Amino acid sequence: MHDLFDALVPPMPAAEAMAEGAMLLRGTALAYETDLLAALGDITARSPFRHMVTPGGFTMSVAMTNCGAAGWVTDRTGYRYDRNDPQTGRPWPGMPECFLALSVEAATAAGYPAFRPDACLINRYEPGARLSLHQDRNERDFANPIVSVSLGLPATFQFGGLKRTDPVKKFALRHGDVAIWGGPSRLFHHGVPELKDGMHETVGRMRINLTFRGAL
Ligand code: MD3
Ligand code: FE
Repeated sequence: MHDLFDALVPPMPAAEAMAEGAMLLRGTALAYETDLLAALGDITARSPFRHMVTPGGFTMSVAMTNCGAAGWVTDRTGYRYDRNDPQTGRPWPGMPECFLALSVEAATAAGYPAFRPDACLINRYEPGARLSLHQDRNERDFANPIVSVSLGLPATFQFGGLKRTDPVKKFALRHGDVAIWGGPSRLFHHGVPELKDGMHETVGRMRINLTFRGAL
């Protein structure tokens, strides 16, 4: 019976190209799900999610924490990578083995076998949370790609170009998807519109995004 359906239903593509240098790997994180969620619990027990304030004085709707040698932070003085969590005064929790393994596997599949992240920014979207169109440019070396892992509720991802006014493409990012941005797309504008309400079986009423960076 299975042979019949296998012959009729085309397989999901292993990798979609979103732009030059940008790849979307559907479901690659699913094999790591249990380990990722356990490690996430350990990280947030030590460096809890918090709503940071932008230099312009706005409180972000996305809650954030970090792990690794450095973490991305924003406050009234600006954006930066910091070796310590400003809320605890302690170093960020270390990068769990499963985070490293997944991000290196995905980067290798996308053509960046030398990528070794030293920072992972962890974003938590609750229904209504959004991230407006921006570029990621606080990292030292833009030759490193950024690897992102989506968990929990699905989101629309907006992906533009080098200019803020370039037309945007939209992609659905679902539980287990991994995306890699490098090369020409590394400095493209991107954002996430308001998360729709819903309930995910293992993650709950939220979306978690792990973004792996070579920051230092
Ligand atoms: C494309 N996060 O943390 S992940 C971010 O879903 C961020 O939480 C979004 O944008 C999220 O900065 C999008 C995907 C992402 C991350 C970095 C990129 C896409 C990118 C850098 C360049 C181009
Ligand atoms: Fe970003």
